[in-house]
Amino acid sequence: MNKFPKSFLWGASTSAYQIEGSIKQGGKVESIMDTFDERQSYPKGITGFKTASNHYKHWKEDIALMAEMGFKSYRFSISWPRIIKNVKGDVNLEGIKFYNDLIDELLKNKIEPIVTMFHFDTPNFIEEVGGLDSSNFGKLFESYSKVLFENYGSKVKYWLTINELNMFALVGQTIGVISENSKATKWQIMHNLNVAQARAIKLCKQMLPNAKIGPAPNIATVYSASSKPQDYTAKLNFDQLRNWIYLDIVCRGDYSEWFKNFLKATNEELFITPEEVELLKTAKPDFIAFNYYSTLTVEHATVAEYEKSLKTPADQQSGLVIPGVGKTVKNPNLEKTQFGWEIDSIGLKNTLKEIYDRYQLPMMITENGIGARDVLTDDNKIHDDYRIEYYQKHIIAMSDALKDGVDLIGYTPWSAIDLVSTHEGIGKRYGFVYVNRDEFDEKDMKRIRKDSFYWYKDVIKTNGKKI
Ligand code: BGP
Repeated sequence: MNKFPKSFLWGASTSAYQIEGSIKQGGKVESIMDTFDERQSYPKGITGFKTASNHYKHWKEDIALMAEMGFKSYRFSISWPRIIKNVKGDVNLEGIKFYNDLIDELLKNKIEPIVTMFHFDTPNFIEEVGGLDSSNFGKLFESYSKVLFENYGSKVKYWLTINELNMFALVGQTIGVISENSKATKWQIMHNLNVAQARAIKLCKQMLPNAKIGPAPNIATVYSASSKPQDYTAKLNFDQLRNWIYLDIVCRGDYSEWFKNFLKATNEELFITPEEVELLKTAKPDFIAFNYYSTLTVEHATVAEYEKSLKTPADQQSGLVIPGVGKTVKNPNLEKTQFGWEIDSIGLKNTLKEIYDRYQLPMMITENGIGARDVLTDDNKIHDDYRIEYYQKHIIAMSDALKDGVDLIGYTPWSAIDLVSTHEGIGKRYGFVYVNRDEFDEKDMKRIRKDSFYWYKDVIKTNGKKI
């Protein structure tokens, strides 16, 4: 029998640029995501983020649906370019009001807001001072954080700093978060983001002593493709660059010795100031949030094989190759989603246990889900039994991990309602609620409850007992 703590934060997740649309309304300034679909690198034939699910207009109705499902929490991101207008830090009061109203509506419905402060949508004005390449990024992120804490600190208890900081470094081009003008190395960008995160954590502790703040990387157990010692070595090193360096820096206050040596061996030098070293040592999180979709299986590869694999673009869960370390391969024991991501619920249990063993902090799963080409039937239904099955298995895995002693406080799968995927359009749907639009036909944006909607409602009502 599944057993979850009484206060378990059941809910779901979204991000501003993938759901809101209305990119030119309410005083919002431009973000790197507004024109991602106009870039050469954006896949052709799918929609971008200009209208998304138009949650900016439908937010009340969307929250009503979340309340109907009985959500205890809702994880969403605040759009930095809706809040701050320019490098000087001028505040957009209309943007402040939008999220104030949204948070009030959540609280009215007894839904705990879990706020991601930054989910991929860098405001374009940051480019004026060097973008992610520069340490100015951290300073501007801190001033933005101050505005968030001042305005929402009395209502929001749970804060997440930066969504999937590791994905900026690993697959930044695929998901569009790295500017075309960027010249810095991926590790320098990662470091600048780590410093920005530390600044926000430190400020949060000063301004909101009762709040809880944590990072939100994408973490996944890494398997060795075989019992060959070279493959296991690749697994260990891959683990470092895919998972642990991003949590070590925030939970332990330093990069691992292995990573420092890896940088030396690859002739890379990070630009780090003594002040940053001190800051990183002290800014510790209260919990770890992480996104989980699947595990990775890696093998050692020769240089020639790396070169071959590098031609296929990797995304968050597939195709990753790290020269000198290893490459991901198919796991023959796992099934795949329609979009090629492997499904591994036992992997979730193991990932939870690995993280807890390393850091002993409370955890929250802030994303997990299955992207699928859902079909709307003639009588307006969506029979997404594959989604229900996916969640059933992952909920059992969470319960098993809890039985093994991990401290898991919440689950906000991806996504509350349909929204636009990072690089595969609206056709890759994740929601409990269908949004009636196609890639290029915005139709009526009607919200339609999927079968998983009714199923999840029961899961929450029985605190995970009835799945
Ligand atoms: C995570 C991101 C989300 C989300 C999800 C699904 O990496 O944090 O923003 O979109 O993956 O990925 P995709 O949209 O590529 O299917």
